[in-house]
Amino acid sequence: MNPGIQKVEALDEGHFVCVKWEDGSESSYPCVWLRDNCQCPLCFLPSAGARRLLFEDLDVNIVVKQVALADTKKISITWPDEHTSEYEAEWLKKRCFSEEARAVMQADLFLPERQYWGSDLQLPKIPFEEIMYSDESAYKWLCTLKKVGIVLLTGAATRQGELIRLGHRIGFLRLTFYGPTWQVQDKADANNVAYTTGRLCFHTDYPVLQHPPGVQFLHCIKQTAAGGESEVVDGFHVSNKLKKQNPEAYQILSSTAVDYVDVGVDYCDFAVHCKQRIIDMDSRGQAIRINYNNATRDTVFDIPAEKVRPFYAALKEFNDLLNSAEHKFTYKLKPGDIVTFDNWRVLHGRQSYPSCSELTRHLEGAYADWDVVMSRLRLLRKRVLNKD
Ligand code: OGA
Ligand code: NM2
Ligand code: ZN
Ligand code: ZN
Repeated sequence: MNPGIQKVEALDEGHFVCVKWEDGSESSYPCVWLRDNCQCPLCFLPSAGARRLLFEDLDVNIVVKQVALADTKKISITWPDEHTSEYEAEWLKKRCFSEEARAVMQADLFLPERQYWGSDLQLPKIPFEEIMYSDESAYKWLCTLKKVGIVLLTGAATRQGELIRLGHRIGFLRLTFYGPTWQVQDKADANNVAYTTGRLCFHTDYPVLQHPPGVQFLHCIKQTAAGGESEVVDGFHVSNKLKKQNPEAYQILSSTAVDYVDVGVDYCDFAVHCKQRIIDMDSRGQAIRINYNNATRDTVFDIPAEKVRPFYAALKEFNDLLNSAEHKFTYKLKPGDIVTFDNWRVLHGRQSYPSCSELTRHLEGAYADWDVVMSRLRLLRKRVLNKD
């Protein structure tokens, strides 16, 4: 499947090594990169999969002394100090510097594919116990979570502790000031608006943290008869819409640093402050994280007075788009449901419900970091597809 090497030669006065593949294509490798990535036991520690070579010991102007084809599956290089390096064809092919090859590798590593949705969302559902024992199901769950941003796990036991089990399934949960897991229910002297019976407008959780939790789990243990419905919206889809419809509003929300605050006591006492742009974008202008919770947006607002009204106008445009019937999806959690969603992408809300002296509604919640979730996804993929 992988092509062998037909020919190898040094180019540009030894600054590049050009590999000609048996399928006729060519790849060119900078010598400084080749020397930096020598795979010999002096330069590389295989048990750690990490570079032993110190940067101090790398000559950034290095050129090859000699390059040869060991066989069709391997090249060898001799450096000016007589150090020698060998590189496998398959290893080189994967690391080809062409734009197409890099795009393939990046897609494989980070699964950037997105499926945007609106009120037409077909909420993906998988039985909870299935993802707990089957690697195929767990892999499907995490792929869908990454691509669509939301998956409902069904049929969990209606008791606390199921999210701890789910945490063990992926690796570990993200601890925050609200504890390893937290109970969403009506509480006296609530330390968070979520712990009341009030309506929660569309928000992402915890923008007051510098690195907001990437993934959120909400396990329904008890559900009220009246009210308490859940709402979700695809924040990336809506951001794209805003960018097209109102570029100025998009520009304001993606550039203004908004102050957030959370002060109180829960797992321990806390006084957290942070600045976040409501729409975080990458260098290509694509939204990569929504940081928006109206409840914890600070009264302190660190922008010049004349920029305040335009900011509110921009936020109103965004908030209106989030709430449009075309974009939002409404459903009601049943006891035993665990909704899992991308907290960097999907904004969520809930309708109010009647307050009552008895406990009528109880969700257990928890967070995980995308690093942990993507790590588990890659390991499951390797095992399920038996590849690397
Ligand atoms: C929360 C939250 C949703 C709900 O606790 O942050 O959004 O349905 N809860 O109670
Ligand atoms: N809870 C649900 O940003 C937030 O305050 C989100 C967090 C209390 C853990 C709510
Ligand atoms: Zn070496
Ligand atoms: Zn929330």
